Order: sequence, then structure tokens, then C-alpha cells
Amino acid sequence: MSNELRIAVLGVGMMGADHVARIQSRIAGARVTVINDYVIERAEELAATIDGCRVVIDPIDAIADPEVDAVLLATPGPTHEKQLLACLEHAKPVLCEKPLTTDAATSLEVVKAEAALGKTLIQVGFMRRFDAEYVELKGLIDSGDLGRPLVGHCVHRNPSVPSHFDSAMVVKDSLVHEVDVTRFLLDEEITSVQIIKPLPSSKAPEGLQDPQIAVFSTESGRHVDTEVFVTTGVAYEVRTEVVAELGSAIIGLDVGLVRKSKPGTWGGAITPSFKERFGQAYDVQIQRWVDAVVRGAESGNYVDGPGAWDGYAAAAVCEAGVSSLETGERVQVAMVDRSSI
Ligand code: ISE
Repeated sequence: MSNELRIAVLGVGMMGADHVARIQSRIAGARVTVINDYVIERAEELAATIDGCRVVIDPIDAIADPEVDAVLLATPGPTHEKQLLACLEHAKPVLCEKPLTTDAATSLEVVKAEAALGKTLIQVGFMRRFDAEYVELKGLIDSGDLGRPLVGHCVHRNPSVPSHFDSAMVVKDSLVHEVDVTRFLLDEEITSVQIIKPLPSSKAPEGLQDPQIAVFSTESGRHVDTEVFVTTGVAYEVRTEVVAELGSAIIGLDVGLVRKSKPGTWGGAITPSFKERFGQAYDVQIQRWVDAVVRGAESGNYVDGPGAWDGYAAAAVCEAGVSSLETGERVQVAMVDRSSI
């Protein structure tokens, strides 16, 4: 490995391009040496702005490239399985934006392939685990000061989503974060999911079930509900409240600076999207991943954060969620026992 970690970024749409900018400007000890995207001009345009960076047209060649020490996957979900297996085959540590893969069966294949290697190479981009407010909430829960958590209430609102977003994507692309937050905060698996379908917003595209209410139950019998509403037209709002035996705690109130001024107004700025709300979390996530990859050669653990198992668990819960969306029934989550891997 050269002095700086040489990263290939695969997929430079909104998130991938954001990560390239982050690595080049705010992350220590790493640089982008290879860019790949199915829109070749987009890849070339971005690569031209970075010294020593080139485009590799085939994603598998980009992974195998000798000038690549680690891979950041921000490609569309359906391509992840093949690309993750290639990372494992070439022993390249990889940070994979969610989803790990698009269904539980292929996610499990990835989990097994990594386990067979005897090295931990896959980290999944559930960035909320690196957000200061989530970290503080987790610390409070783990301290025991709130007592035993019983219930969670979450809100996940986006001002808008791309036009290809359908009702299942509300579950797999948006609600998936609450799936991970629930597992992260409560340290247990989700065992069943029910999706309730309120009156859809007249502002949502025809056929999109928006908002949705999801109710998770966990192994120990706790309940976490989430309102997901992805076409509010207002702001990016993510709140999580945990209600426990000795009190409750809430994050995401998004109050920041509140101003009072003439002519008789008060208030602050709204958060437009997840890039602003979780910008720092993405920075911390990528820096800690880079540091873990650099340390990994000694320990065989190239990950500092959620791994392939967390991606598999999220895929299994979302699969149950999509099935509940269709039937309206509570659906059990089908997952293998971790000890069987
Ligand atoms: C998007 O893909 C994300 O991952 C955001 O964090 C989430 O809030 C949004 O709803 C998704 O569409």
C-alpha cells in the first residue's frame, strides 16, 4: 500500500460524487485514484478535476486495478452483489452504500462469502451511526440512565424523491435507515414488521403510497414506529425518540440557530436534504473507514462500523416490510441464525 490509501469510487451520481469531494478535501490519508460510472462522460469530467485519477470503464476492472487499495461502492443497488463478490475475490476492503444487495438471499450469500475468507472487508454505509446526536442517544441508552427502553417513535421526511421512487423504495431506500437505527440503538434484531397505509398525499405522484407508517417489533418485544413521508415539499426531517422506564430522549429537533428580527419574524433555516443533515456523519464515517482499512493489514478487520451482517439484517427486514406493504398484514422477518454462518 502506498502512503495514502488509494480509493476507487464506483458510481459518481449524487452520493458518489459527494464522497469523491469529501475524500479529496476533508479526509486524511486517502485519495481517489480510480473513478467508474456507467455514464462515462460523468466519470471523465470528475476524474479530470483530480490529480493522478483516471477512469476505468469496467467496474470489475476498477476493483481489481493494482492502483486501488480500497473501494467505495455508490453504484445502484442491483449491481452490488457482483461488485461486492469481486471485492472479496480481490481482497479489497469496501465501503458499500446501502443497500448491501437488493434482497435478503443475495445479502446472505455475501455475508457467507466474507465469512469464508476469514477477513472482515465489508462496511455498509449506514451513516447515522456516526452522527453526533445518534451517538449521544446510543451512549445515553447504554449508560442505563434512562432505564430500559420500551418504545421508539421515528419520523423520516424528505421534501422530495427522484421520479423513479415507488412505494417499495420508500421501505428499502428510506425506512431502511430506521431499520438500522433500531438495531443499533436497541442492540437486537427486528422480528416482525407491519406497514400501515394512511391516506396518500395528493401531492405525491400517482400510485405512490406516501406517507407510510411502519411498526417494528423486536426480539424482546419492544415496538418502534416510524412515519416515513418522502414528498412533503417542505424540508428534510429525521427525528428519533426513545421512551424508556425512567424517561425519554429525542434527537433531530433541528433547532439550530433561532433568530428574532424585524418585521416581527422569528425562526431558523430548514435543512434541505440528507447531505446537509448528515454531512458530518458522512465525513466521520469515511475517515474512520479509511483509518480502519489502513490498520486492517495487521488484524484482518478492515471495518469500523456496520458490516455485511447489518446489511443482511436490513435487507431481511425490508423484504418483510415490502410484503406487509402489499398485504397490510404483520410479516415475520425471515433471518438465519448468526451463529450458523
Ligand atoms: C436516501 O437514499 C438516503 O439514503 C437518505 O438518507 C434518506 O433519508 C432518503 O429518504 C433516501 O432516499
